Amino acid sequence: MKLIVGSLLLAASVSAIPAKPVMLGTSGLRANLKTRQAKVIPVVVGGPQDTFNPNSVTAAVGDIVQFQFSNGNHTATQSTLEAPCTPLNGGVNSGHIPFKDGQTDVGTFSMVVSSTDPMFMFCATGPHCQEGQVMMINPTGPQQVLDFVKAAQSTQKSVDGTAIAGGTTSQITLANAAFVPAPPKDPAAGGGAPPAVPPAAPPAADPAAPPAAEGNATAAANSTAATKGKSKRSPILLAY
Ligand SMILES: [Cu+2]
Repeated sequence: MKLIVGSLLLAASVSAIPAKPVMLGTSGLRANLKTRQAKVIPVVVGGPQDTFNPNSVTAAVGDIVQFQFSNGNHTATQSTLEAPCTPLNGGVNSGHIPFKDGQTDVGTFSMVVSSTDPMFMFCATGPHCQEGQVMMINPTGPQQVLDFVKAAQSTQKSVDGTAIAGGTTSQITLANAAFVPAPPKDPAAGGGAPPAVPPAAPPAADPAAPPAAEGNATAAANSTAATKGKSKRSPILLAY
């Protein structure tokens, strides 16, 4: 009887093993069963500068590296140390994911780490890779990251990736992102955050500014303040 119960329990526990780890092979399965929940590791792509932040992460098999795309238009594309700005055949590629001023959602690309071998990633947009926009997953050490950056900066041109591969694109809210976007570069150019900047303000302030400068500093401040509140009064101030 005890034996039967034992084998029933064994059968139950075996059937409870999720299907996924089986794909890792027996050693992977053993490691996976022992452990440890998979981590989500955020990496910010772009922003005020064309960077990956951080540019080096340590990930275990099963962990998810989640690239979060900030300002600009960037990619997370797999390459090699030997050809840092050229997509690896059959490698991971997020495709180009933009972030524009005023956006409240953040584009993401999530990839499940399938090996602890060093993995080389670059941005395939324009000259970003030559500017050093590269990162590593599981480098052998800090020196390898430096070597990779230098190798990327030594290239002449990047090769763009083709199809999205090796991960999933999605979105998260900006509030849940691991970054604060860069301030809008040129709100007047449009496409930025129109509600925050009343278009009338800058033209109204400009005509009042030069005459105010002729008086003392306080008068200038008052004049500017008055101009902001009631712009129609500025011609009267000009008369004095
Ligand atoms: Cu980029």
